[in-house]
Amino acid sequence: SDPDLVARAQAAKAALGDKVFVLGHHYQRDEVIQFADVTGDSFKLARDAAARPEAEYIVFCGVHFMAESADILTGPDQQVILPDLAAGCSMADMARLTQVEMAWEAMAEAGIAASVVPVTYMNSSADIKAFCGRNGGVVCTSSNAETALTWAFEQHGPDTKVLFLPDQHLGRNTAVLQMGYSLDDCVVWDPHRPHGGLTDEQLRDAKMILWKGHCSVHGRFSPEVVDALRAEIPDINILVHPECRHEVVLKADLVGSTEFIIKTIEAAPAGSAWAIGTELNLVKRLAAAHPDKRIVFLDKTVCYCSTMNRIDLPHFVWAMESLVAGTVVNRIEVDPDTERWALLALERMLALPG
Ligand code: CIZ
Ligand code: SF4
Repeated sequence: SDPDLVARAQAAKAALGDKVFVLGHHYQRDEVIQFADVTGDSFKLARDAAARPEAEYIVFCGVHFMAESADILTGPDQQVILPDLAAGCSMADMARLTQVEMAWEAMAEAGIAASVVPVTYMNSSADIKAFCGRNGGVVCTSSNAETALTWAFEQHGPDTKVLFLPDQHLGRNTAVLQMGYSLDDCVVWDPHRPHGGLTDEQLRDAKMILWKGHCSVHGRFSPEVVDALRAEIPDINILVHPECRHEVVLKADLVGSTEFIIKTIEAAPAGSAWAIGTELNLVKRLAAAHPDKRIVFLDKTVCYCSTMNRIDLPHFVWAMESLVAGTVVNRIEVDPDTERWALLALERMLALPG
């Protein structure tokens, strides 16, 4: 990266001292991650931010929904800054509040809304988390999805159904591979079709109503590349994130969150071979940090997460130098009503066992 910009970022960080806390998501660019005080997945980062009440400014190097979660979990005097407001998440954008409210109404008309518990993945906007809070639901992450779903299915006895937002793959993989539900127990609600593309009967028969959302990075890995890699490198271990398609996860050796992926690679013996199906910035960093292991990206045709990559060194320097000059740019602030209900859904998650 540009040495001049590196020096400017260092100077701004030194000038701000403890007033600023820089969070770096695992999928961020190296040029940005070098300035992070902590790295993590979205949930760990939100909790790390909450544990730093003395930091006036939280500079969140990640995407919009993560900065919202950090704002919800931090104190009212702490300001959360997203260096580029265009750093959204295509998955989170696939579930809009008005669409979810329409689906909820259709479920009420089908006579099932009273037994549906909405569960949203962390990768969703604050107003979707608030919808879950208002309607007896909960937030989950890729590490606690099974625990959250187990809790949800206990809410209304044996008739309970779950509306899982917004990632159909995490919902399906968790229900089918970890909890013993069948693919027939799952239906997909498509917000772009009338009545979700489902009949009332299909809604009534389903256990899991999966929102038709997916990650534009993880959703691109295919089962064919797994077969091709196994043919090429016979002793390869396939390690993927549960946002991958069901057919890919079925063919993998191990599946888990980014934190799980990192721990697995750290614990792997020297000389072992791994193909990793998650975001490319993280896979490259793992390969560089573990030269004694053979680490390849699961599919060379899959690209970086384009919105994660929007946070680059120029945007970071701009946000930091603005703070030095006394100007807060790109503040992410969730409105109080949304915050209250989203916090309830997050607190229900934090109260889950384990
Ligand atoms: O796919 C993502 O963006 C992930 C895994 C986010 C996170 O850290 O929860
Ligand atoms: Fe969203 Fe996927 Fe990018 Fe994560 S990797 S921010 S889920 S588009």
